[in-house]
Amino acid sequence: ESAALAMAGERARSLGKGSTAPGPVPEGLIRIYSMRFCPFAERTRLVLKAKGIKHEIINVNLKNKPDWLFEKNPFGLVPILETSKGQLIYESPITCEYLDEAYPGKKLLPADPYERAYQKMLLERFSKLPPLAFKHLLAVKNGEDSSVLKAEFSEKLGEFEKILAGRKTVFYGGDSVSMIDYMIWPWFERLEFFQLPDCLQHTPKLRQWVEAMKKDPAVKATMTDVQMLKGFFELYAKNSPEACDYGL
Ligand code: GSH
Repeated sequence: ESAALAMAGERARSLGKGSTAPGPVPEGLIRIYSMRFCPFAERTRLVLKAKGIKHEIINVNLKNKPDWLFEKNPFGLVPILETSKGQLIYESPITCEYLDEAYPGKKLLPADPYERAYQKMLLERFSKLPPLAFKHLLAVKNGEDSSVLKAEFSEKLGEFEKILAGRKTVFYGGDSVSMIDYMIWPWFERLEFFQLPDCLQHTPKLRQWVEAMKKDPAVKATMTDVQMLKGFFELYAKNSPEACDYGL
């Protein structure tokens, strides 16, 4: 493996404070600033894989952020895309829609305006779940009562069960994987990590969806072992600068 590839890869160590900003993106490539355990960045990595887009990955140390991160994204968050023209795109749903529009191949968002709007409405509804999952994990970690959060999470999942049951399709956009499935997947991959493993007990359609998702090549390629996630989070919760490089 060349030095350049080792610097920019899925398993490359993250760049932290004091690092020099990576140079321009080579022609014919797109770059993602990512963090190996970030569910939001996983959305973008799923779309990159699903569409077979040639890309390089730069991992960023989110517990010891380089100053240049804020020049790429004023929020200082990942994921961020950078094109060879120096264009920067942040906020995971926007990065994913950009990739879908800018690159040929399988379209992940439907062409029909209502179906597109429908997927975006589902995403808005889903967006209540990640903060809940995170609060639940912290409550469990701190030995606090997490039952109310768990009930709230399960109730929201129930809505997603009903949607699938009503549609009578395997996936949220039809009988093949589409954008909305990838947008919500990283949190389903992490149910055990969030200490919510049994919350699919009463949602048979969602369980079927999870099994179908696990067969998708992009999903397979971006899966992270739950022990790795747990190891990462031990350090992340302690604000350790080693967190983002856990297991390397
Ligand atoms: N709304 C953003 C998106 O959808 O892209 C959220 C991204 C986000 O929260 N990323 C986390 C991050 O960069 C990592 S999972 N955290 C750094 C921080 O909170 O300072």
